[in-house]
Amino acid sequence: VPSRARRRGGGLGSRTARLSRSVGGLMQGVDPAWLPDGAFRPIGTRRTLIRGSGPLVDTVHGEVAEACERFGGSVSRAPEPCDLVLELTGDDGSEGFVLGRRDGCTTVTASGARGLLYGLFHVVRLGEAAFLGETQPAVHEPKLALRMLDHWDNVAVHPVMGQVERGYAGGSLFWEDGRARGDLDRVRRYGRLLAACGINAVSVNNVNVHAAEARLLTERLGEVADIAGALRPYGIRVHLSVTFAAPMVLGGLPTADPLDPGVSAWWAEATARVYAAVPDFGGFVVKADSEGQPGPFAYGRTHADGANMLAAAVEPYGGTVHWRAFVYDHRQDWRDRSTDRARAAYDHFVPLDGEFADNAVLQVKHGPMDFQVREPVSPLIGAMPGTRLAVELQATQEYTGQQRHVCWLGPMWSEVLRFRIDGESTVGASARGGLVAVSNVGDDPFWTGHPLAQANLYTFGRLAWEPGGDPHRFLDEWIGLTFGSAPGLAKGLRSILDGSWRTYEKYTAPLGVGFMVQPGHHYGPSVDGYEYSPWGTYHFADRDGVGVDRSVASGTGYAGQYAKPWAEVYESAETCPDELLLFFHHVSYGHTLHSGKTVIQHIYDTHFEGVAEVEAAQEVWASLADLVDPARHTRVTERFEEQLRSAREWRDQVNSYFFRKSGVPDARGRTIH
Ligand code: BDP
Repeated sequence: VPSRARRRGGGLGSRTARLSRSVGGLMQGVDPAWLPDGAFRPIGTRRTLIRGSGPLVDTVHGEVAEACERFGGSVSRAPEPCDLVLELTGDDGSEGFVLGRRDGCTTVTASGARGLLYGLFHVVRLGEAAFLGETQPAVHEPKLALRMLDHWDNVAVHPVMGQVERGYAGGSLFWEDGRARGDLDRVRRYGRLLAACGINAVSVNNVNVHAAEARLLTERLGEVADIAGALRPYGIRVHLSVTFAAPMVLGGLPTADPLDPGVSAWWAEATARVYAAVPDFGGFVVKADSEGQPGPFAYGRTHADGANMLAAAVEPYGGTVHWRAFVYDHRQDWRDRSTDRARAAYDHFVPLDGEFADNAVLQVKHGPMDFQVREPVSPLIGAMPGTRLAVELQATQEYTGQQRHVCWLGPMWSEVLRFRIDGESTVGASARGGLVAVSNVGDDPFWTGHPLAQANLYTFGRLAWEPGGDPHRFLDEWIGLTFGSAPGLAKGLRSILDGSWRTYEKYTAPLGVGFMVQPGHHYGPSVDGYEYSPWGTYHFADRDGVGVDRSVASGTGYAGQYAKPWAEVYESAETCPDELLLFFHHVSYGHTLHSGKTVIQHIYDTHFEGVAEVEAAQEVWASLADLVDPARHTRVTERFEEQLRSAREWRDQVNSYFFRKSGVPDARGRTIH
């Protein structure tokens, strides 16, 4: 190999050198992601003064001290001439900070410890720019108080779902072979990455709570406390998913009825023990009466009864219950078109508005179905003004390419967060209970399997801090921090990532109809995979047309769950936006879209375009080989090969399917069998 490298000249030689460096990094098991050492150079070469005390100030001090050791700067706790002051003035629990620059000195002042930490990472993001010119003091603070990741991690490997349900980045960061990992250093590094993009809460186990996970609440609490201890220095609170049946399965009680005094007493005691072990415990996450999980329906009680009983247990400690609104009948009769899964959350929960305790947050998936590449915003958001809602996104790419495909979800999430539910207030402003994402991280050396999927995690954190912010700005931040500033690199990465969500949409299920995925694992196309199953996810394609009639006039009535103007906009196929047409309407293949194309021609064209766009992105990636760390480059190259194979498969199956159903040939004469 060396002789060949020499023959080919310096290029390959220096690539080889870089490879061994990066392999060195990976041997420690961790890609630095958006916190490479170099990101701390601007701080590490300067003189920093740190004022204030407490564990998070110590974290900040540690970060700066390490940077100074590496780059030759200095850090002190006593007043001395300096370039950067990081000052904690109080301990009021706030998360904001004030940043300014005067007389050659940059100052970050915070009245809450987390604010100081976020201020430090803000300076890291700014890089050299933080130390130039003069800046008026400006307040930076999160719009949403809770910025949370839910891990669907199993403690024990589940026979079907594996270690991480819908996980595409290796095993769990927290659990291995039925117990907490010994390697808490990795957990600590995870906390550091999360803090650097503003995330402040993590739920550490799957919402589907199996036997081993259930016991985290009781006899295995010590393992949870260890994880909480590793995340605490970065301002992250730990939450647990619990089973509603815990009083029975763990406590041996005959019932889990939320109105039974013995049941609430059991929860109160269990909760007291949790807080004794983890004083800053965040609270419980509950999936009840959903896809087989137990819940209050078994006792004829409402979900408010269930949530409030748990909320009362955590209330004395300042905890929160995240009660999920993902409640629907997963055993419905597919022939009965009057049941519509999209309606379910609204139908179940809107009548309960005003009944939930203040510390019971209703956690609503952003769309009415299940994290498809395109869904309308859930009509529940905005329909419950008397309830604290959290909006749930899915960073793990269950239905968006499973981290084998590049699919940057920033634009989709931003559309959701900026959506004006009643023509006025945005989803972002309505999410008073916070923003949550199902995590896409595992024990993979690159954290997220596909190295470019890190952009989703980073963008999520930044959007949770600033839901109205431009996701492209966050993408640029991520690119700059992660990849540095080699000319051409940012442009190439932007061109790969920017439109990747729309590209994915083009080659998969068309015009908002959703699914058409392989049942069970949900990867790859299966045109009728769910069409005759009880899960409620249908496209109703026949020889005449395709789509789900959800109008009030002739369909399931779902469109009527929206406030104005949306109820009217969605009600009619004439006004419904193209991208959601088949979500709301069953139309003929010859129906003309606003774009001027027929539905069938749109399907053909977008599927050819989608594949062409993947080919183009793959070429751009190949052209960046010399600018990207080789290990990372190789990983993404492999994933691109699979993405292209899969995109072609999607194109061919979807196009053939609709060609055969409709009998309409492609107007452009391309081959469709
Ligand atoms: C679906 C997943 C399933 C989850 C469920 C949920 O397929 O694994 O348990 O959502 O959110 O998307 O509870």
